[in-house]
Amino acid sequence: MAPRPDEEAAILWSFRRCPYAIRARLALATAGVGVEVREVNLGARPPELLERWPPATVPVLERPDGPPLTESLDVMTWALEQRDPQDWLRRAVRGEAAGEQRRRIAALVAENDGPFKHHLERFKYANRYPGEDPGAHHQATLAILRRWNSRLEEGASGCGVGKGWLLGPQSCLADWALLPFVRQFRIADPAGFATTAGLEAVRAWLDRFETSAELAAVMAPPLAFRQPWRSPSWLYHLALTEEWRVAKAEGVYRRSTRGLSLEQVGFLHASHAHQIAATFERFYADAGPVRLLSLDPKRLAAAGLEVREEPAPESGELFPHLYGGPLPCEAVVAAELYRP
Ligand SMILES: N[C@@H](CCC(=O)N[C@@H](CS)C(=O)NCC(=O)O)C(=O)O
Repeated sequence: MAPRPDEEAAILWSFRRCPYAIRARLALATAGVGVEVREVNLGARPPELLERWPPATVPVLERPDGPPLTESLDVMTWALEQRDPQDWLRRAVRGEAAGEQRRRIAALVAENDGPFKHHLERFKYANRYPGEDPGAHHQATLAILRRWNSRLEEGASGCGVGKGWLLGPQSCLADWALLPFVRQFRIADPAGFATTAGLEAVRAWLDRFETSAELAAVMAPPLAFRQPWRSPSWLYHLALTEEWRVAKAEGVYRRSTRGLSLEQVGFLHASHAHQIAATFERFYADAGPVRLLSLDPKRLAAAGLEVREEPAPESGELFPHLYGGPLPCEAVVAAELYRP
């Protein structure tokens, strides 16, 4: 969702499939808070994010008027405190029930972010945890899911089997904060999730989430992108996939541009972030699969390469040109398949 033109936009650094980022986007969407979403390549985190939040985990919300929010739950609360049309925070509840409902929300989120996530991680990525028993972690996640199943059965009383939420007939913050992680569990163990007894209400709950307009909205533009945000601090070079494969084997890349070697031209062509699409259209649109190389100017300088801004002959538009030798692969921070 784009901010209004008169607003200074908050920036959400995000990762489309990350469950923490999904729940942050769910809250931003329901609150109708405009943000600029920047998809992060976790393998090549942009310097702009690292400067604001050195661990560079996602999501991070950069606000115009305060320090960045670096926990997904804080992003959810920040958004919902501005507008909470379905009362996910249960602030409209009055009397004793209010405190009790909020305590239950906090306890469910703590159980998800603590033990559930802990065990899920250890059976989903068992190879990262040698010496641990993935089967035991799997059983531990199932035990938690069965407890949530009982909650959902209780929540369904009054609205019908398979229709309840964790705290009753209306969804609350806990539902939207937990569901992206239950979705991860299903992805990790689809057969177990489909057949394990005692998870009937959890399955119905997740099915509703998977087919919901709420999830669809946060997995597509303008709240989610498949291509990473392009940092204006980096330089970019489009390379034919085969030529990049050769470069990786040799450790250096020797092409200037499509069809021309570094020796023929004398420098290596590159683009700034805002020039990539037009460069692709002009020279690579019919080239088959193309890689977009992201180049870190600090690493280029360390390798002895000089960047000169020089005009293109036909248009006079300035482009970065790299002088001083072939491009060492270490200066390439990301080499992704480019989809125009
Ligand atoms: N407690 C944080 C956790 C965020 C988190 O761990 N995000 C993952 C992506 S799903 C991440 O950034 N991992 C990269 C890393 O830890 O270096 C939150 O709730 O936002």
